Amino acid sequence: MKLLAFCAVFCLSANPGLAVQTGVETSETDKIERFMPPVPEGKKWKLVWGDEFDGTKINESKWEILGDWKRRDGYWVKEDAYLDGKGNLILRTKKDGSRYTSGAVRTKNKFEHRFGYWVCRCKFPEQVGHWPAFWLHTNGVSRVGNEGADGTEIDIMEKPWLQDQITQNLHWDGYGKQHKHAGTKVTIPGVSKGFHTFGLHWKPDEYVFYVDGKVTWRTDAGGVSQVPQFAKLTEEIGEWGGDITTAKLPDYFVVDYVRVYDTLDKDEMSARESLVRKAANVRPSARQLAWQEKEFIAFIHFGINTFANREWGTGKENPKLFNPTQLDTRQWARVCKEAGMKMIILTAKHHDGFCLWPSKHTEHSVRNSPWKNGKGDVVRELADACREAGLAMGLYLSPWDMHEPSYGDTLAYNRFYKNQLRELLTDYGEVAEVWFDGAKGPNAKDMEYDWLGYYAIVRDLQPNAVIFNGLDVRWVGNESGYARQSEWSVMKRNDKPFGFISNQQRDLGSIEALGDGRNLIWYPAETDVSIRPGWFYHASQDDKVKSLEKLLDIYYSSVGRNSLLLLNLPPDQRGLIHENDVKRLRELGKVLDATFDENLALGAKAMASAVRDNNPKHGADKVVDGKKKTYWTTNDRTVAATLEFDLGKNCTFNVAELAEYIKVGQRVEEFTLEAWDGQRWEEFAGGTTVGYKRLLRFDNVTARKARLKIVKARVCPTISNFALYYAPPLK
Ligand code: FUL
Repeated sequence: MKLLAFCAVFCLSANPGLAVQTGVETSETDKIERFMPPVPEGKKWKLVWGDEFDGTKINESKWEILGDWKRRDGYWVKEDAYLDGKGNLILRTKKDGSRYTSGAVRTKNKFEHRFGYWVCRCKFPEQVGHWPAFWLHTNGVSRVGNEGADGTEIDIMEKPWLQDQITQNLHWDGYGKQHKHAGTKVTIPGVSKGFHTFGLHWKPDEYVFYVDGKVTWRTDAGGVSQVPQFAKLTEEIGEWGGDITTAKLPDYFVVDYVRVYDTLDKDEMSARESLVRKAANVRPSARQLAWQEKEFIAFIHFGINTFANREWGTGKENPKLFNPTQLDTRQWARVCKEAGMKMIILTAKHHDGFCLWPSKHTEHSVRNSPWKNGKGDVVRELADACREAGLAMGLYLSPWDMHEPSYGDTLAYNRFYKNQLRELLTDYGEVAEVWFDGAKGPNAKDMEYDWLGYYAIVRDLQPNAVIFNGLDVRWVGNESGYARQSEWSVMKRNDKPFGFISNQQRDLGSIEALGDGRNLIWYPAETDVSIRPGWFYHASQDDKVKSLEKLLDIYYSSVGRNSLLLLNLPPDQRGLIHENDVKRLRELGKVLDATFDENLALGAKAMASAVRDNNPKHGADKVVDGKKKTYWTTNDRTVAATLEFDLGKNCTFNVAELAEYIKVGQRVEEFTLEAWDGQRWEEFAGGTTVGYKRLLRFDNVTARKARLKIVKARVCPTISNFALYYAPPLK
């Protein structure tokens, strides 16, 4: 349950006795604390950790649920710690047969921190014999000597009594003979009823305890702990709380939230804020956008390797080897189109140097092959087939060339390579992608490619083409078909002309990864993978075509993770895509069609927790109107929000699709999806980045209402599409 922003303001003015809120970061508007302790000049409060206890399951990346073990006169058991689905953690005390049990959680090894403001909002149980507590602990508490500096049990709140009184305590130097203690008891009229906040401002030289924003105790007893400690929320059963046998059980300790704030330099804060703002506003070019919309595209590895039965040739192959008997680029185009692909990228020249077009600059090409008596041109035939089928064409021209004699002579080879590039980009109509391959064998001669010169030619001759591995599009970093769980399109490039980023790095786009924020670029991922083990055709792999399940997994993990899928289909020595590959691709196309055929959320009644300027132009309905160009968004700094959908009737779905309006940048950092089960919201999926498209698969959910919670976004989230689908089971 959140303290709403308006409440923060209202409560302050209605309670003039409360200290005035000072310098708390307000970008997460629904998390404003109504009270914050004063901070030194030049500092600001920043939320560094917390749990609002939303959802239906305790987040075990944050909390360890304690149990089952004996504790004082009862037992801590896991089942007595749970979320109520209304935004609260419940620690229950109950009688279970002859024993009494209760719940407890801690952040040990998950969140440990020193200093800062720690606060919990909670409501007390009503029966005797047990007591709730919010406290900080660490192993160092048991160490004797060095006073409490090496660890102190800090009890921010304990309430063993039913009357309006709590106690705050410190314990250090172990729990044996050397044990030391300091504490206080405070009476607070009304504290036993309703929600109250219990806070600790832990400074390097002092502890200041607060209840509902008022100081209740200040002390430096024990010399103040200087080490990171973890938080505990517990219910304990024992005499201190009275006689449990007289209690009416179960009884409940209800916790609304725990939050931990740190002081941060204002300068550091504003630097981070401006970095976030900058990152959120990096945008794709028109050519990148058009490319992104292609989603699923084909790679064709075909050439002398197909006939030499190799993955990498040597450059010494005889062109006479190249002799496809039934080459049919129209078959390629048909197969790709049927599967829903939008472009075909052909290896016009692979590392062996053999050219699939009759290049004027080398003899090592189709011109010296028996195919069509040397009159053939595969690039031409593909360009024609693509044009007829309404597919785009892309070309791969390997910079590394094992055949070309000038390779190794920087000036001469660059001239040769650029000439080939010009031929390809002038003679065959529109080219939508130019694929630069960074691969180079270990024995390749040393030379420098003129990358900037290559890019200039592409821009000059094909201004709409994207440059792969160059200016526009990046390699996802593996050849297995999987994009990252968090796939950002905004990142920081280096100053090199090629290899702008470390493709294989796990984190390319978090705010931390953006470093000083210089050279931020829109650099979306393309995921290349082959339908078979090899990139080129080998008859021995005819029975190794990837399974339908595998291809689907790849699709959901690439197209479904803000990336393009570039799937390689290697034609055989006939010059045809092999029957086995065709069959598999057809199956894939059918399943995708059947899945994405009916969007169950289309036209749903939609409600948003916030809308930018309350302007209907950005209303919730824009995410279910089936239009890519309309979108919902919030005001700047509203970085968390909820969209709720009423599907009109119970629907069963197992796939969800999300899209951001990336034309204005990529913003979403975390989201969850929940369904209404008639009583509560059940989380059924979630993720981090969305970007152009995010697909999620999950077990069947049947519900009439669903909601999308944007947990965190940069500046303000935008969503242009929310869809739910039912993928029929595979036969
Ligand atoms: C790599 C090449 O070495 C492979 O042969 C293949 O073309 C793959 C797509 O890129 O770098």
